Amino acid sequence: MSQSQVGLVGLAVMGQNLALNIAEKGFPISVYNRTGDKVDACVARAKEEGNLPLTGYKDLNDFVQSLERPRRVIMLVKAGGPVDATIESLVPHLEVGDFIIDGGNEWYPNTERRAAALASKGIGYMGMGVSGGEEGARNGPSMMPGGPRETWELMKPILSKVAAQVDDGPCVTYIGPGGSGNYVKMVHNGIEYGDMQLISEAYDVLKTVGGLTNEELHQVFTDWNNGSLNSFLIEITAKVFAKRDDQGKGGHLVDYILDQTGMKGTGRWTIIEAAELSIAAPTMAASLDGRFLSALKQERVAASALYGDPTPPSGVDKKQLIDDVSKALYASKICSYAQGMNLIRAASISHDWNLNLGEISRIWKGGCIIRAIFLDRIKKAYDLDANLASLLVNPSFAAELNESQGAWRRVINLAVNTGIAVPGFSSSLAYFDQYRRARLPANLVQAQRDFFGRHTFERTDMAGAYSAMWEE
Ligand code: 2AM
Repeated sequence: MSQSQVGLVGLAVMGQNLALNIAEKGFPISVYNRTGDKVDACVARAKEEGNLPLTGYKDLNDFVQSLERPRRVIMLVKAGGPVDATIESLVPHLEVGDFIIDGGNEWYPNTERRAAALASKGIGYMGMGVSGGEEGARNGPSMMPGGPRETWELMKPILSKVAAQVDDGPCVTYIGPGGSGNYVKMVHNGIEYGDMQLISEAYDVLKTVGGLTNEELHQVFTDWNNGSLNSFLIEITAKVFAKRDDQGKGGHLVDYILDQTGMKGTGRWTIIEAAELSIAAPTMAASLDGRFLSALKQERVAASALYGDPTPPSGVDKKQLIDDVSKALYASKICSYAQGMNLIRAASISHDWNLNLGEISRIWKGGCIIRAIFLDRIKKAYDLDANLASLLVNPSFAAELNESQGAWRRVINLAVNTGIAVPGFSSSLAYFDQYRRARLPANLVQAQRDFFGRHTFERTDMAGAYSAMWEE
């Protein structure tokens, strides 16, 4: 029997679609799942979708023996315990030189722990972020593999073909050593949280302050998607506003959806990491807080009886508002990405990962949930200066931020006066206003710290550490 070039364990939605994608790109693949019904389903799909070279196995040893050596096993099972359990069951069947790639959203220290344990057995291990959802996995995701470079070299021919393709190559690259692949995917998800929050704030301002209907919102987002905001999330948002209710109640589906947001954890990890590394990440943090507060539906309903509803102003110029909101959204997005990229850089320095921010921006241009025209601009900013301190000081982003400032402030003023929260917009503006300021009120904080705790302070006019006798 001829052997498969690659194996995949874990046939839930992402695993199944990635396996079919790999088979379709011409790499014979063996698949396995703990419970056999998903193996049957995957095999049936491979047949239906063009007799793809995919073989299903229900016995783990048969699965492993069906693979060419060195064996390449991609794993897409639930992060945490299930990954450990799957590794434990696989390892007795593997040999020195074989390797495993975990494609799940794993907490990066777990990947580093497993890689160290498997390295002592001569088995390679990588953690690879995969973004793009079901559709991306099937037709071309963005992939962020991290771990031993030799393992990447062995996977490169397959991953390069399976990934989404953009003008400057496949949306996959060697991210770096250790858990860097998981880390970069984690920050990608934090940025995704930020984008979704900012878009929901744009929606709230346009709907609540501007009184736009769903038909008008559909048109606005469609127009935005044809300009500098062009992105997957803007595109699907336009489509959401067009969707009619599917339960026969009339109206639009979006108006029936409960205003409570779920989450799986990567956004939370991003904020924990940002705090660990002392990187300001207010836009992403605002999105996380937004999700926490959305969960308090009953409390919010009770509180709304005490405080009443927001009161929209009258005589709003809709056309001006739409234009202002698009600028506020874009400017906030620049701040959000600046935070995410700076977090990646801080982790790269702290772990000695030597990450390439331009290359990371490039592989997010296609396949993934945050794919956008905007990412090409970020890549170019890092091409121009690989050591750019912040996207905020790139000349072309700075010109845009200067041009958008008035609109950005007008939108936030309107929202605040109306009584609707725009934490993503306003925390982004606060980030900008602090970063661009030569002198902040931190002098007073230093004075207080020295006053009560003799923490000392530095002076602007003389070198050294000082402490004052604050009271005679
Ligand atoms: P299952 O289909 O047998 O449940 C996503 O849930 C994937 O992770 C599925 O392939 C699922 O297998 C697998 N999975 C979940 N928990 C697991 C565990 N404890 N051990 C092995 N695989 C697990």
